[in-house]
Amino acid sequence: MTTGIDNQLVEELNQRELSSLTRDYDNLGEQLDRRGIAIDDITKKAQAFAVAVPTWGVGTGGTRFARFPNRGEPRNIYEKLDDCSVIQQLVRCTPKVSPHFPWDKVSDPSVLKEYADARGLGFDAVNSNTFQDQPSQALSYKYGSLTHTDQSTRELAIAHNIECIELGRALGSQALTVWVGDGSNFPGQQHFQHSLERYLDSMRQIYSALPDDWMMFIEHKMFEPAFYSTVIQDWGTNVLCAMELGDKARSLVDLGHHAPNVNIEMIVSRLIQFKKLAGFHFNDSKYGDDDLDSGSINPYQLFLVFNELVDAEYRAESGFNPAYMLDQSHNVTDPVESLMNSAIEVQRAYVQALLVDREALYAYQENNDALMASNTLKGAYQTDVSALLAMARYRSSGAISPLNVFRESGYREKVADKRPSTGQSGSGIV
Ligand code: PSV
Ligand code: MN
Repeated sequence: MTTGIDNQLVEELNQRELSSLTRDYDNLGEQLDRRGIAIDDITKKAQAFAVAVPTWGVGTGGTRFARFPNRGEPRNIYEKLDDCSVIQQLVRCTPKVSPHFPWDKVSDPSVLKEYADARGLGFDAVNSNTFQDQPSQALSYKYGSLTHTDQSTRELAIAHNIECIELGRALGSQALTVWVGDGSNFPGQQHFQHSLERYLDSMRQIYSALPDDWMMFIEHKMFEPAFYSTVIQDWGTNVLCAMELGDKARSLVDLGHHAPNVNIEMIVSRLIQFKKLAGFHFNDSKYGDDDLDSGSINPYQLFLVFNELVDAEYRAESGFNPAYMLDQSHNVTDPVESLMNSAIEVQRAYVQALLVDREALYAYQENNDALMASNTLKGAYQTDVSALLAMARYRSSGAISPLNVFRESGYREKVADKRPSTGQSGSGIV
């Protein structure tokens, strides 16, 4: 079942573009053929590629200062799923959503599961939230959650994570992502080692509640909301904790959670080597955790990350199975449009990385031919694979031009009539 956009409109608009797309695709096919690459093999891989959509991403984001609501923004998880299903209907590489609790909590998760099933959507990793207090919460996370000095507060945060696992189980998810903002604003405010010990102690209890076929994804972030220290501040602390906890615990890389200019692709390589890569929260950034659209600021970095991922795939690295999710905040665009565009940019980076002549690259590396090694990567990155991506969508019954179809459909205007404004214009980083 699909909601939202009439499939006939998709088909009609596709037909208008099909002959020019076919010409572009054939032309790219010829170019790739000269490089010994069969275009249809790559297109099949593009069709099999998937990146999950964060439920919070379809709402309008905000900054520390203000949030400017969009017309027709989803008011609850059901409406969020409606928007996610439109994204999947048009781009065909976002079959799963990653929910966040308690934001997406419903009294009966089986109803939610049925709703998602009916729209052809599955559930990816569930995310816990102990970075804000809920209205009726007995104890506050103001001074921390899993690391709080008070045991009862830690127990509340542990219980919430275990509840997330139970909710996720009912939804068919198989991973829990834990990000905590716990930290300090003043030197001396917290004892670094004691707070990490408390974190590990809490995480061990959550870990022991994981079903056999579940994974625990640990997410690090350098700062914010704590501005002097954060308990899991970087990938080093992250992977140490994942190693302490056990095989089911792995490190998740949110692209926005590092210091400026950090070599993220190298972190990815290290995590792959030690079988500790959980997956990604894709987004882009200029200054900090900006949560901008994937590929909008530094597309070459995104490509270089995928270069490491495809390299691991090529070498058939054992136990390599990263989860791909978007994690973005959309303040000035329609979130559905941004998420479609971003999913395609992530898929583009994957496809471009598939074009790298790996054997040639290994030879240049062996012979210390720095320039040719660099040019080998650049050659793949500079290949315009837009026609291939469009053909992948077309062959998977999606839209050749998703943004165009979305705008032509009038989806946003139609839902705006059914979704009166929430009036929530206050600040809010999500
Ligand atoms: C924290 O900045 C983060 O990246 C985590 O993944 C949260 O779950 C998400 O953003 C939502 O605020
Ligand atoms: Mn994240």
